[in-house]
Amino acid sequence: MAKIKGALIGCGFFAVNQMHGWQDIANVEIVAICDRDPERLRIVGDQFGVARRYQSAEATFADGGFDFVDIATTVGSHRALVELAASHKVPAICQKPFAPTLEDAKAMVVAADGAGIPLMIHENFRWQTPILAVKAVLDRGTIGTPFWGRISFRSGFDVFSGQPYLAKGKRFIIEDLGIHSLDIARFLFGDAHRMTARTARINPDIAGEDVATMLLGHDNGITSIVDVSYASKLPEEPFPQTFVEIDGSTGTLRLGKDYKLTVHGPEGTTESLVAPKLLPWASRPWHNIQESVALIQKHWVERLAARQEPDTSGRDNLQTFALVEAAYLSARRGETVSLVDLL
Ligand code: NAD
Ligand code: 89Y
Repeated sequence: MAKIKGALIGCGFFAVNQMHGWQDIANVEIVAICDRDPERLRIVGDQFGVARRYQSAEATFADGGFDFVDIATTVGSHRALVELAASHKVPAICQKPFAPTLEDAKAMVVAADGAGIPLMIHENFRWQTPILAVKAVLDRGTIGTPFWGRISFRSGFDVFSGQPYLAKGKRFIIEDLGIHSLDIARFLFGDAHRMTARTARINPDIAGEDVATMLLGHDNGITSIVDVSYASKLPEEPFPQTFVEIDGSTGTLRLGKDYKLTVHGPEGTTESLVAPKLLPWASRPWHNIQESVALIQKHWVERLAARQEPDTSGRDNLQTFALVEAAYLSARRGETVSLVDLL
């Protein structure tokens, strides 16, 4: 069977995981890589044995010969690169955060639609094994109809050594990490139409906020709290685990530390471990995120082959990104923001 050929643009810190994920899919081959930094190009090219190497995205597309592009650069270049892919009619994956602004993100969806190409945002946290396990419990109906939930990510992990740009942006935790938690809230509870948020900066050495507490009103009446922090010094560091609490009409669910899932329903209480796999190329504590990269990339290939929209398409992710924008707006104005005004 002919292989699906891909190109990777951006060979930085996180792209290495994406390259491993592609290597694990038998019918995919990354045939070209691009990074404007020659050193990153050399490191990733040598590690994964990719001969075609480019320092410019324009040159990569001009030579072509691939069926999709995986954009793994930081947010500032996302719109230009997705528009470039659209102009060459090449299906595109774009890393989160979608874009610098909601207007850019909307323009990227229009560009992809206009070119007739699929666009998927690499929103991988909903693909984490523990989060999928929570969703399966909800789908089974064990706890009845959910009416309240909490998605919580609180850590003191040093993310700045691997990703120094995170310390410099005016926006930090909501745009970088909270975006995943907000997407998990949508995945579990459906779209939301109201957002109230408060933020704080505790670490004096960074430019953006490192704490955020968000209250969401979902369309189906569920209320959720999404709280994120990189300023929480806990006795045991849980990075990068997301904790989930859900109360439903007939029971409750708790996803706690070390991937312990407790489900209480009319039939009693069950406890199970829903830990991610430690893939051969993965390393703790990142293995939870790394496995979700492999899973979302597999999903992309399946949907590409079936000509179906991926779950976290650009269109879908506008809803998640609008929550990010709404959170910043709400925190700045000190008032509740209606999502209808943004979308
Ligand atoms: P990085 O700075 O380490 O890597 C980005 C690379 O892209 C750099 O090597 C840079 O030279 C290159 N680059 C930038 N613009 C380019 C352009 N126009 N053409 C060619 N090369 C270009 O950043 P990172 O930490 O790897 O993050 C990349 C993206 O991945 C970010 O958007 C980040 O939010 C995201 N990320 C996602 C997850 C996740 O779980 N989904 C985790 C970490 C990071
Ligand atoms: O960039 C972030 C992400 O997407 O997942 C964790 C992270 O690497 C640091 O917050």
